[in-house]
Amino acid sequence: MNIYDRDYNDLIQRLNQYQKRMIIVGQMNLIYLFEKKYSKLLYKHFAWLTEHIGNQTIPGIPVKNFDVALYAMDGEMQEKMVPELLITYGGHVVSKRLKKFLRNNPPKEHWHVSPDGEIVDLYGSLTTVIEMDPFEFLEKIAFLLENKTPQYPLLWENFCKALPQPELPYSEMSAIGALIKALPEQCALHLANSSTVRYAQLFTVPATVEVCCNRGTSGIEGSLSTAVGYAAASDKLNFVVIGDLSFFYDMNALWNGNFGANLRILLLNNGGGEIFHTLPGLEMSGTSHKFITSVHKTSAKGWAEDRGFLYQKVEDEVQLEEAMQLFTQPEPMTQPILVEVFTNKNKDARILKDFYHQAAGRESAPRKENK
Ligand SMILES: Cc1ncc(C[n+]2csc(CCOP(=O)(O)OP(=O)(O)O)c2C)c(N)n1
Repeated sequence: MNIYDRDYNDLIQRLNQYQKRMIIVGQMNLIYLFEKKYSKLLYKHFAWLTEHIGNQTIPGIPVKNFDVALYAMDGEMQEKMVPELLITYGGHVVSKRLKKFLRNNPPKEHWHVSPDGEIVDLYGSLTTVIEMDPFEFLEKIAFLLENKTPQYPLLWENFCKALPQPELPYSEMSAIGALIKALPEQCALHLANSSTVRYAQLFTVPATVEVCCNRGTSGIEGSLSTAVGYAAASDKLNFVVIGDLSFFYDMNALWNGNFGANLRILLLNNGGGEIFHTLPGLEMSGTSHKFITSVHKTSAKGWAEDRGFLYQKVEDEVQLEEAMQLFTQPEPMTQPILVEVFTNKNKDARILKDFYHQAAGRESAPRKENK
């Protein structure tokens, strides 16, 4: 189906026959303001799911903590939450749990709306490609939807609303949370692959914050370069959250002399890619520490100061709180800032698991996290 098709009847008939309709929005770097008349008509008909990298592209308030929610649901609940019709637009989706959920429980129909008509079958159930601007599509169907309100979107909303907000001890995740809670209203937040873009999802990001991510194919390379380049052409403050391997992989991005004082980097240094220790099925032996986790004891202090950054080291909760005050202050500074947060990788992994288990109402942590 494409923009030139004028007859929507068949599509709308199919759409109206389903009670369980879900829309998932992938990565989109924009803010689209739906007119109220459309939002009112569209919102109640669908369970709307998106991640921070979807920015503001939904006519209403989306469900964003679905990754934790899916973990917390038992099999019976999950079954109730399966959509009959799935509509998607936008690019990347980060949550592996959502992909697994939909691949294991395929909807009856999956329609993907994209301006170029590209075929991407992320969930293995694609039935229809609608070659059209997604916002134009939504505004076209808004007046054609049946007026009765389905219960299904409320199922998702209520389940997800009841889940706890994370209150985490000092860790990579709590550092991201501390930053997100203190972000100035107007700024850009760059999330590097791969833990940071996942952990940021645990916290509520203000709608005014522009979220950027060089998602690529989840590569750890190039995220710093991309953010530095973006910040150089931006009037806003640009915050970059990045892991240690990603930072050192791409540290030459700071050799470039064109960055300004609007660049603020939160470097999460846990001495390696310890995330691999939480992967199921990957047993860590002595050699895998060297070749997979790439354990190291490098600090960015020398390089950051050489490149003109104001450098701050953080090793505990009190220092984190102090550092965040200067790091997030909205007034322009004369220097860019780099805050390096040192955490213990084993504790980080433990704290993350405990949070998921607590959200699911379980006491112990028998399952391994999926990357
Ligand atoms: C170019 C590239 N090389 C290797 C990988 C595999 N990889 C995925 S995550 C990761 C470790 C990332 O470590 P770090 O940046 O410290 O962040 P963490 O996720 O551990 O917090 C690696 C090497 C990748 N994604 N991209």
